[in-house]
Amino acid sequence: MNDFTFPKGFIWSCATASAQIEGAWNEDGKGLSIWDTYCHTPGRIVDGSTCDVACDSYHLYEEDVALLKGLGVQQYRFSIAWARILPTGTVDVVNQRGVDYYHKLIDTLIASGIEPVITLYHWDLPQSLQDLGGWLNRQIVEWFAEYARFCFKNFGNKAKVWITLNEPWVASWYGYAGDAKSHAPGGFQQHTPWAPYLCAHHMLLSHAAAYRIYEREFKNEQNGKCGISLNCHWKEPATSDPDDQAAARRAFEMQLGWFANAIFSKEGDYPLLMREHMAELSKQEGRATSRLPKFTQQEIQSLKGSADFFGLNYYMAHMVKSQKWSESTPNSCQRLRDGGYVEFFDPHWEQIGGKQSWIRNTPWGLRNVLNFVKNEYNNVPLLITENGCCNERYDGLEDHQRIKYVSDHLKAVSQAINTDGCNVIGYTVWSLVDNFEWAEGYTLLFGIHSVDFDDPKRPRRPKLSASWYKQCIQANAVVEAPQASSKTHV
Ligand code: PNW
Repeated sequence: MNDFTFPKGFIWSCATASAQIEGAWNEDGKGLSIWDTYCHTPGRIVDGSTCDVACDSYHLYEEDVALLKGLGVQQYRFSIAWARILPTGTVDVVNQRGVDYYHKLIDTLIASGIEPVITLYHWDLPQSLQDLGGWLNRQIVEWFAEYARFCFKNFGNKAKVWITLNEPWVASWYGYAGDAKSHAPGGFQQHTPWAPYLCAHHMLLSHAAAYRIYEREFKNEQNGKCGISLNCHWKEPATSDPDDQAAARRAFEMQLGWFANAIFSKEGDYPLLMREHMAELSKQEGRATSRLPKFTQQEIQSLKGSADFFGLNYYMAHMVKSQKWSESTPNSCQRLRDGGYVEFFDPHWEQIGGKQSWIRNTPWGLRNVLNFVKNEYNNVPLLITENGCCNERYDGLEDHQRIKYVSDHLKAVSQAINTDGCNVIGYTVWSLVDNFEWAEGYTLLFGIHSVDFDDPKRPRRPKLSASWYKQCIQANAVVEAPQASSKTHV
């Protein structure tokens, strides 16, 4: 046995999301989601594909659970398609067949000894709520609260781990700014530079509303836990110049801190650094108020401590260099302009997962993030709710790069726990199966099992990483990676 072990009771898991796997986009009474609309809009998805069928998990969920059982995971993280159970978004209309689907999935998991971890919102907002302004309408706090209560009430006797929102940072920037990568609802240039901050503000308030409902109305009886999944890149200063050091810290606070500070810090609210930066920037822009919205005292209190665990999604690090807004090019990315920095990859970092992959193999960044959470947020229990690597379509089943990536990251997690004392309770690989990778369609695939998207039956096959991951689970440690044969290139 090597040194890369995990504590007894460490949780092993795999994740997916409704819009990425379920398909059955207009079946059995499901309402439209913003991703249905978005992927049916020409030009939005790089390969012109849709999530109409995806992995067809709506019909093949038993196969998914069989894969999970084969792996020996303790948990499975999946999300509920809001519009599948509430087609118009609110409880006026309940789609019982949709509710039944999640009951069947949950029951099958439990019968297989796997604990369900349910994400309430993984980006597939009901289109009818989008038509009322979606995350930019303050009323969404009530809509989300109502939906959350409906889920807790219906599924909470069986499902004990809840995640309110997945990656509000991605939803806010990719959904509401005209950046390179775009996600639904994808207003592009139509959005004012206030939009991402408003979206994030309402997402935070929605999270707190759902958490407090769980706490007040369900927790005692159901005895579960509720958290949130936040993503971040580790931000490494490009040089030792104090401006670059400050820029890296600011970039980190404006990504992870933007959401985590309000929920997990002692003081609550947005990070002071971000509030000051946005106030100053807004002043320079000639505005009377900051583009960063303000919380009331009551909202600050409600958000503070509104999570039983910290869900972390980590993929890689960025280098950060300070750059003043006036120096940047006009049509540059709003996020970087607002932050006053540029980000890039160190050319020495290993690009991993294929030539089109945006992923760099920077596992030390994960260890840094885990230590940051430990130090800044009182060592709150942290569940890694996503980490993983892609391959390109038709790359085959010998996914040595994915094994290397996951292995390196698991080693970093093991060190963070055993050497640094970080309170990491589990690890979730993204993803159980190849699936619809949002704007990237089916060009980048993250599964440890492949899905044949050319075959209407959507057969699943284990990649090499699945059998390796299974061995890690059995050993509760990082086991040796299998040797690559000379002809493999993935
Ligand atoms: C996550 N980034 O999103 C999502 O939660 C998944 O649904 C998705 O399939 C997975 O990562 C792989 O992309 C991210 O720019 C999107 O670093 C973008 C980034 C990170 C995560």
